[in-house]
Parts: sequence; C-alpha cells; structure tokens
Amino acid sequence: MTHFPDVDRVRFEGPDTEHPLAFRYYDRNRVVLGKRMEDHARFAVCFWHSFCWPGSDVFGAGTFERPWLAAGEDALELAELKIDAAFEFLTKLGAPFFCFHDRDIAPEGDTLRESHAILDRLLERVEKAMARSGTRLLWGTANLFSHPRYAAGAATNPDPEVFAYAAAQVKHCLEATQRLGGANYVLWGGREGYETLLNTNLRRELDQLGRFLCLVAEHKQKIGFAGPLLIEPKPFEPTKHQYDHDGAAVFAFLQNYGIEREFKLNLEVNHATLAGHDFQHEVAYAMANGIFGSIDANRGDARLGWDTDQFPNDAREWALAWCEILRGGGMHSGGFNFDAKLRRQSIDATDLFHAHIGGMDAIARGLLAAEAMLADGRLQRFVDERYAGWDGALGREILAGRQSLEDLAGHVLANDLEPHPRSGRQEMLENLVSRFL
Ligand code: XUL
Ligand code: CO
Repeated sequence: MTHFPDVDRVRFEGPDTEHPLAFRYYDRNRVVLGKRMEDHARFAVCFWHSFCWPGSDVFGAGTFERPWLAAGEDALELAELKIDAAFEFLTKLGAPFFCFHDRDIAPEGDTLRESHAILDRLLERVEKAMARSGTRLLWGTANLFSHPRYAAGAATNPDPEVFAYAAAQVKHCLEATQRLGGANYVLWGGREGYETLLNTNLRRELDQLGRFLCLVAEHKQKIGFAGPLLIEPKPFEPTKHQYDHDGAAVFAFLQNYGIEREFKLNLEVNHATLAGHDFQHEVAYAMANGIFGSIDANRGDARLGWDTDQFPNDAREWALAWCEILRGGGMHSGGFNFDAKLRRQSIDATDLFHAHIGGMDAIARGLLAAEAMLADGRLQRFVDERYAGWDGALGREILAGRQSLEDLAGHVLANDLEPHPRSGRQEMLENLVSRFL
C-alpha cells in the first residue's frame, strides 16, 4: 500500500531541471569541505507537524485528509498507519533521520503505565521500519505540553505530583530514544513559564526546572545514553514568558545550576526571530560558548509575531548560519530537523514533498555558498584584521589581566593618545556576501 502514489524517489537533477519534485542543490554524495552533503546536513523529518497535525488553526478545523488521521477509527491501527506513511515518505525523500515526541507515535492510554506499554509496542514497528529503510533517529522528546495536566507547567508546575509525572514520562522517553539509537535527546519547555506573575513564584519555578534538568542529566549518565541532551530555547508561545527564552538565557540558567556541561542547544530559526535575534546570532552565540547542538529549520513571517513554522527558503540566511557552523567545527551529533508546517491550504500529501525538497535545497544552497565564502577568505580576513590590535602588545596585556585602570589611564594620558576610527564596511561586506548567492 502506498500513501504517496504521485512521488517516486526524489533525485538530484541540478539547478536547471524543470522537475518540481527534484533536488536542485541537495546532492547527497557531493563532497563539501571533505564531507558528503548528507553528513554535513543530517536532514530530519519531524513526526508532529508532518504526520500528526491535521492542518487546524485556532479558528478552524483540520484541512488535511490523511488516512492515518481519520476520526473514529481504531487508534492503534491509525498509529501503525501513520508510522508506515512516515517511513514511506522518509524513504522517498531520502532524508536520513526523523524526530518524534512520545505522543506523536503513541496515543495516550488511561494510565501512564498503559501509555508506556502502547509506546513500547509501536516502537517495535518503528524499529522494523528503521531497519528496512536505513533511517536513523536524530532525537526523541517527551510531549510535556499538550495534555491538560501540564497547563500550569511540567517541571515548573505548582504541584509536585505533576513534576513527578513529567519525570516518569521523560525517563521512559529518554530510554525509548536510546533503544532506537537516537543521536540526541531534546527538552523544549513549552509550558515552563508563566501567563502572569500574579500567580507565579518565579524563584521556585526556576529551582524546580533546574532540579528537573539535573535529574535528566543524572539518568542519562546512569543508562549510558551516548548523545547530548539538548535544550530548545523559545521566548514565548504558548506561554507569555518561557524560561528557556533564548540561547543566552539558557546558558545563564545552566551555569546557575552548574549543568552547563551537561546540555547543548537545539536552535530553531522561528524561535530566534521571536526572541528578536537573527538566526545567525543564535548559532554564533552557541558556538562561542561551546553549546551548539542541533537545528530546527523553519522560518517566521516578518509581519507576524508568532511561530508560523514555515519551511525555510532563504539561502542567504542559511549561508550565514553555515559560515558560523563550519567555522565552529561543523555539525556533530546534531542535524537539520524540519520543525515546519505546511500552510493550511496545502492539503495534498504531495505538498509535503514540495515543502521538504525546497527546505533541503535552500539549506544545501547555503552550504555551497558558505563553502565558497570560506574558500574566498575575504570575509574572515576582514574580521581578523579588524581585531588585529588585540594580538598586539597592548591588547595581549589587557586580556592577560596585566593592565589596571590606572595603567591604562597612564598609557593614554602620557602620550595624549586619540584612537582613529576605521570603517566597519558593512555595505561592502553585504555586497561581498551577495556575490556568493
Ligand atoms: C515548538 C517546537 C517543538 C519542539 C519539540 O515551537 O519547536 O516542536 O521542537 O518539542
Ligand atoms: Co522545534
């Protein structure tokens, strides 16, 4: 049985092809800076938006007619159908990885024990599909935000029984991720925040979240889960304020609880936009602090202040992000997960292919541009020269802590020194970047 009869295996045909369902830039075996494109990008398809979300929004019902989302049918049979559809899609697209929440794969049972059993049973089907297709798991995560029990938070809930429930769910999902050979485990604090400070004890909630993350790190060590734990920053939505606001806030939080070496970041483009950052900033910040982990690839809309989760299409943005990634040593356990939604009117199953193909091509095109920019070297040289003074005698002495304020005042006053400003050349550099796109 096929769920995508209109599409065969998607192939690379080059920039000039007229085929709408072919790759123009993503050529998985092409070697870029000593590594195959497939191994650089490590593309992943997510279960939740692409196979669980029916095309609903806050004003309207689902618009997608997917057989595995049919109402009133046997929930387990539908879950099996969904797994089959997802792996047919992954295979035809040629994406090497997928990502899931526990609740994407398995419907919730009447008790947590039952929910665990349903997930474990369905994972057998996932394992078989992975073995058959050669697909791997980029990361798993527990859904600690959909069920009403989590409305006031999971780890940050005023009720410790909810904390305990969330802990049990994460334990099981981390172990399930390990069972599938997952390369990372993600925590996104969707409800770890507040709607109003009027009913919130902020100090307590931060300590609860700190404790929760320590417990996850301890359990990871205990079971020998190999990959990194990743935190996914997002400033708000669904709550008014989320404690994992952006990369800098998460890093400060981790340091405060002494767990900055236990976690890295899963950076999402639209979350960076909501936090008021360019995506390049979030990648650069994570790299600079040694906490870069993985990427959720999507984009927002410049005029809409919410998480539109659109598929990426801006090669320029990705070229700049790639420059940071490649300069920082490249992608390791992470990858590019398409945490992106079709538009509600894109109702055909084939639209899922158009969306992912476009996203993979935009990111691949960005990679090729970054390769050329790095080989050219002018951008990097400009930055290096701009800071060259810090490699000289004065700069080194300051940074080594051998100059006091008095010393520096003496240095300037003794010789009446007046520094000479130099152009930052922003427009010239922007023009230079454009030449590689
Ligand atoms: C929500 C979001 C999540 C996380 C996983 O904005 O990005 O889907 O990626 O829970
Ligand atoms: Co995400």
